[in-house]
Amino acid sequence: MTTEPQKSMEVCVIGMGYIGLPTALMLASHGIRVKGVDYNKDVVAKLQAGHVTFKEEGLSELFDEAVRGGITFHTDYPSSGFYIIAVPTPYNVSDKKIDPSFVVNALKDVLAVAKDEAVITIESTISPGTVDKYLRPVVAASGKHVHLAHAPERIIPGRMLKELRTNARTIGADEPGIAKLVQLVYQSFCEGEIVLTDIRTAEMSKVVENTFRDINIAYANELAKICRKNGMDVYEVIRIANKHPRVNILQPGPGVGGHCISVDPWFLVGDFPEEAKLIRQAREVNSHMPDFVLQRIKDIMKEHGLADWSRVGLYGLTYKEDVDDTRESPTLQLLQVMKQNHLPAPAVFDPMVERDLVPRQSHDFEAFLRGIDLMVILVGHHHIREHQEDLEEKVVLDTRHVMQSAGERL
Ligand code: SAJ
Repeated sequence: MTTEPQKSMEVCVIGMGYIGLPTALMLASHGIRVKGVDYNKDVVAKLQAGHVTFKEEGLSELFDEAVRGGITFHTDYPSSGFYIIAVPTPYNVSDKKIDPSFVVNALKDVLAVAKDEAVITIESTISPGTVDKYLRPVVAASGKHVHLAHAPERIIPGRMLKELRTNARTIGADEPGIAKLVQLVYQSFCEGEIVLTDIRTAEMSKVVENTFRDINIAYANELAKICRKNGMDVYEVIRIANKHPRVNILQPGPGVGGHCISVDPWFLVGDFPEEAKLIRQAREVNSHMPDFVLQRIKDIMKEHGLADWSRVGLYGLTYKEDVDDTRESPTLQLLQVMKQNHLPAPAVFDPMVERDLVPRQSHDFEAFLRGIDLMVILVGHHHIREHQEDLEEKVVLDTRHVMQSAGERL
């Protein structure tokens, strides 16, 4: 639904990262006047030069459309009446609580230039209570009269643009009028239901969604361990169990990566250590999967009479298939565990990762294959699904269940 009032609207999107950039492009290609802002000069220079900063299906085409729609990119914060803040929200490794510093700093910079009565919408995932605890005091101290809102993103890398259009959204605000205004902006491109609520409920529901997925994956990972001990095929067990109309178990894997599912449940554990027992347990099951993978590598090497660790190859560096995002990836976690165990660095290859990220990283698949006896598939990129016949001579540990032949599995 694109209507005239939205077309006259101007929106500043703060943070040109994985969420901010596609959101800004989507708004700009649907008639909104958009300014994309990032304090990273390199990112802004790249965007100004007409290049997107990461790989995502359809992103380059959307970028061109947004440029035609008049989007501009800046390192300075422009004065505006409507902002969307999409900056990272990491957690503090020691106490597991949110590190709100990026959001707080972005908010301070926005407040310095925002027009009176501006609407400042936080899209970053934040732990329940962040607005009350960290953001309202910043607004109060600024002396400005603005309206805070929370519109947590829900899109999944790999299907971002489709999901931006079709997913239902949540908007939390203090007053219905402000919620409606934020809704109007998102309605320019969002065809899904938009649920209006208060800010605390919006904060909580977002974190709860990702925690649900983390717990479900932990269940699948625990089942993988049980089935291995019991000599059973976990994938077949899950496939059959999922035929039940009310059962939907996810897939086991080498761990949970990305900047969302492996982070957000910690917010609840950090703030509710007494209550969040199951959530903590699930997080621990998932974060220990790289140890389990290492044990599998050791067992398989023994079984196949392999002793040369320098001829072990890890396939995949990203946190999941067909994206180039390596944040918190299970492969990086596994490399860390191997290092802690004083094992030699393995060979590593990922067709999606062009930059040099880790030692012994190869950019040539054939050379990578020549240098290894055991390949550990850690990411199920399309590439490996299409190159299965190249692995016939290798011992393969397939942690993603992508190979058709029955090799070694989790
Ligand atoms: N994974 C498994 N088994 C599965 C599914 C996933 O091991 O069956 C692993 C993946 O390989 C990956 C990790 O979990 O390492 C997370 O990947 P994902 O595809 O489950 O999710 P994300 O992190 O890419 O995106 C999630 C999504 N949240 C939910 O599905 C509830 C997305 O909708 C959110 O927008 C995103 O987090 C976010 O930004 O919060």
